[in-house]
Amino acid sequence: MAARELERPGTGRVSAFDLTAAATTLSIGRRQVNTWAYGGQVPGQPLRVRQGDTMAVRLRNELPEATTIHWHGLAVRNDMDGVPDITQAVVGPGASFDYRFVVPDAGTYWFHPHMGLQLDCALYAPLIVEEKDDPGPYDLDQVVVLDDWLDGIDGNSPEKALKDLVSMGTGSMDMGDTTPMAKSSVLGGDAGDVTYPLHLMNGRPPEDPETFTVPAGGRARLRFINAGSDTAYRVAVGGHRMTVTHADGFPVAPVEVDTILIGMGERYDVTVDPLTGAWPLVALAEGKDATARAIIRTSDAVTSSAPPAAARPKELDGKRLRYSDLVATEEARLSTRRADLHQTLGLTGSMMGNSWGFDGKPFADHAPIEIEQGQRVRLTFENTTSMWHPIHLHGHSFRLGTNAAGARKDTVNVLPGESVTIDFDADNPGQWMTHCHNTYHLEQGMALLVSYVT
Ligand SMILES: [Cu+2]
Repeated sequence: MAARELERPGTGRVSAFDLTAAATTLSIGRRQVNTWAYGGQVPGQPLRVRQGDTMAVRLRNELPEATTIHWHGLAVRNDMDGVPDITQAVVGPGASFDYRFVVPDAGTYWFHPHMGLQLDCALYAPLIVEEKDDPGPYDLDQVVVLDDWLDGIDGNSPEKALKDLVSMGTGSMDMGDTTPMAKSSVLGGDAGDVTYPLHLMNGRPPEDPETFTVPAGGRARLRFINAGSDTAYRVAVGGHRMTVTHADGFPVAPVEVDTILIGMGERYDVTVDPLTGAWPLVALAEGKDATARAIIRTSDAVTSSAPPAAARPKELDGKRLRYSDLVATEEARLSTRRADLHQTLGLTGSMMGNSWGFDGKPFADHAPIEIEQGQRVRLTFENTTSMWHPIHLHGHSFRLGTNAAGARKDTVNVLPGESVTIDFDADNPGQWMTHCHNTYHLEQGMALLVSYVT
């Protein structure tokens, strides 16, 4: 992997950051919540680097338990990937770890721990890799992070949420007449099993929205990141269409839509040219009848104008982005070649017992998928469960589908009863996780290893 690192085209420039993970008290609207965060804020301070830079991040762990950082979507060297006991030893309480790697690709990424349920606290932050040649112009480059929040509210915590899921699954919890299961036809049924009191956009609850100001007549680039644990978000801007320009960091042929459904771990970049005024940017928690929001305001808007807090723009029900709408730009395409290896993986499990896995097995029992450097690898995910799963592959960005122009992505939503095929080039040696990005499904075993054998 050191040899592979030397092949990455680097600028030689080093971008150094210090990052402290610690218990903290955050203000979320009027609420004070005790949680765990990077640098005492939610989301953590976005890190911005240039493509080809070397990132040098010193993680200081002031949490009461071990942690790691996973650089979601970045094809980094394997020993920097942050998977405990597989790519690195855990970083214990009071310890530090120096992450250092060349950043291979431009785009919208993010980072979070790869430990237990830590992601369902405030431990997440954007990582923006700027293109070598700025593709602008944009008058505003705005990160928009979506998150489902329960930690520290009314005695909630990720651990309690998992306990509730498990007891729900065994029927030992008295559910009364209410079922917490969220329903969405767009997601093929069960949209999520965890009940969240709040949905946040850039760490702000709906009653305290952030305002993004765009110069009059200007263009905004919005970089959506779903950092949630059990919630897909349907995003829209009232009165406007969005032009999708990137999926999971990689460029696509621009496509205009009213709304985008974003699974956990997915990112989309869009541009919006706002008309004079103040417009709601709304993220509907799919199937959960709740929203996160912000306001997009042009600099020439009448200051008193503001969209109503409960606004649900009609665009949420308009033309929705489909994966089939995504066409990779020429430079983002995989070369044309035959797959050397094709493996089908069943997504399995159910809410009963809250056990999830691949091919009926949890992570610990599933043999690694063995691949060799230089192979074109094809994986087919067959969802046999009654729930959707956002499947994420570490260390590579795959092509969605078997069509040469399929978008490059690293996370794909697989709906109940559906099969999704991905192709990727085995060009980054190591041991790589592929897993469901529902934090609770991952914790319950819906993960396996893709393992380079020499
Ligand atoms: Cu899942």
